[in-house]
Amino acid sequence: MSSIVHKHDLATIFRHFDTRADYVSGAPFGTGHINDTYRIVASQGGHKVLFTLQHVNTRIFKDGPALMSNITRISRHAVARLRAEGATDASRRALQVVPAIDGKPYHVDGAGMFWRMYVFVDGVRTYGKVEQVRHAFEAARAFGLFQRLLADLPGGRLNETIVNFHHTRSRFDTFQQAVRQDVCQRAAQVRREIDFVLAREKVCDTLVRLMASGEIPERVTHNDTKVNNVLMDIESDEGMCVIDLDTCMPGCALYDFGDMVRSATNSATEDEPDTSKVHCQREIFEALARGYLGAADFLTPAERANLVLGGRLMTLECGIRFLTDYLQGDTYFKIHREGQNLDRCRTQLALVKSIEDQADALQKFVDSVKA
Ligand code: ADP
Ligand code: GN1
Ligand code: MG
Repeated sequence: MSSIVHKHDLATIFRHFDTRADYVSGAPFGTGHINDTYRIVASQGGHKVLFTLQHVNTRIFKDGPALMSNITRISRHAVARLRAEGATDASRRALQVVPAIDGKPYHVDGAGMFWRMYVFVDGVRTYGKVEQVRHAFEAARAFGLFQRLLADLPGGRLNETIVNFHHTRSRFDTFQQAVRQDVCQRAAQVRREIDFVLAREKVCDTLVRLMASGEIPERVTHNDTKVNNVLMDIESDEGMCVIDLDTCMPGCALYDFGDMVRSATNSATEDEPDTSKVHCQREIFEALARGYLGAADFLTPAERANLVLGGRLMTLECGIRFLTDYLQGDTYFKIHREGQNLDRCRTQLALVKSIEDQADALQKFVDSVKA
């Protein structure tokens, strides 16, 4: 851990942000697969204040300024809307960007690394795996409210921070190419997983088609609705604040609901090596549907009718991405041990199977929730 802390000179980076505070200490925080996050303790007039400092992975998010332009717009709009609705704790309910001293919403250091800072939300926690049904309800409600807050975002379409992020067909094509190239000679060992994906080629086109035909509308969506991207109040367990806004861009509601199903209903952790522990927990799914539909009350009948498909597809897509990364030599998702991306892929595929086995019952439940 400490080698990571000292990898960057956090104190110097901190001083480039307009915090009106003195750096005290900084330590790595969180378990994300993409960016590096630090919790910074500072002193403002002798009073302890906290910030979240993040090094953005620009290998993945290639246009940092475009990304931060999205996040600034979202953050301003969300805070203004919350306040207009009477919230007195908007700074705990929406991420607040701390600008750099040059006025930009980011700082690029001497080594070309891209940094940004947020107000740290205190008195909250995140769940890597849902522990109680109401956590799922709260997370889904928070993502639904987030989508509702952004429904009238002014200023035109958001920038696409990763092109074709949830274009499942394009993910499938990249996967096929990785199998063909087999640069690490790992394909033979994962034949079963490859065949599982190949057998589902057709379903990869379904959502893409529904969007292209206009049956499913484009919306401003979060696109990375993992449960641990909602900060939950420690005392009340209320879903307070949606974070990790890097992938907020034009998308569709099914991406967001689908990725909640993927991350919340799994009875095991995302990288559990024993896939016999993996299944889609029905009661968690139902809590997600209640939480999300209660908040996202604007969904069309076509969106509601395809929510389970969204879950199946986002889970399959994520499995495809982990498998592709494993085949390509683990260059995208951070790993902490050999074979971790393969284990992640296997849990996702096992979850796909479990969702498929229960699909009719799950959709029936969605249909029973009042609009
Ligand atoms: P990643 O893209 O790596 O997942 P996140 O933006 O989700 O990065 O941040 C990683 C973790 O840091 C989160 O899971 C959360 O625990 C914590 N975190 C991020 N932003 C804040 C914040 N503003 N206040 C409190 N904790 C935060
Ligand atoms: C990554 O950044 P994080 O850990 O919240 C990934 C998501 C995947 C997820 C799988 C930008 O999310 O798309 O669903 O891992 N984010 C990006 O756990 O690729
Ligand atoms: Mg995250």
